[in-house]
Amino acid sequence: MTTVDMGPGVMAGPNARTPMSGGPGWYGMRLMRLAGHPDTVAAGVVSLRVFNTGALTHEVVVLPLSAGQSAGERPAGPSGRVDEAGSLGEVSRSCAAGAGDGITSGATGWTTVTLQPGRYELVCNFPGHYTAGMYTELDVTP
Ligand SMILES: [Cu+2]
Repeated sequence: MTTVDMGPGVMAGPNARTPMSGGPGWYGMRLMRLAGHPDTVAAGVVSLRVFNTGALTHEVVVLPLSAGQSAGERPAGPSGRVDEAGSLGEVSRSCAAGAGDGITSGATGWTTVTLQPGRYELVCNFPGHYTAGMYTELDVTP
C-alpha cells in the first residue's frame, strides 16, 4: 500500500457581492475553484489534506468518475448540490478528520481513503459551489 499525502488547496475567489445561497447571477460564474496537488496518485491508502484558502466555508468529497465522464459534468439539483452516491470519503471538518459541517476559512481538514485505480473527482458540495467551479479530477494509477 502506498500512502500519499496531498494537499488540494481549496480556493475561493472574490465573493463580496456573492449571495451566500447562490442567487441569480451566481451560477455559471466561475469564482471558485478547487486545486489538487498532485493530481495523480498511486492506488492504496491516500491521505487527503485540504487547506481552505478562501473566504467561504468549503468541503471536499471524493466521488468516482465513470468512463467517459469528466470532472464538472455532474448535474446539480435544485439545491445546487450534486449527488454524492458512491462517495469514497469526505473532508469537511475544521482542524479535524472526516465529515462535519465544513472547513472554515483558513482551516485545514483531512481524511484517509483507500482508492482503487481509476478516475475520481474531488468536489465541494456546498450549495452552488460545484456549479461555480469547485471540482478537480484525481487520477489513481495501479
Ligand atoms: Cu465550496
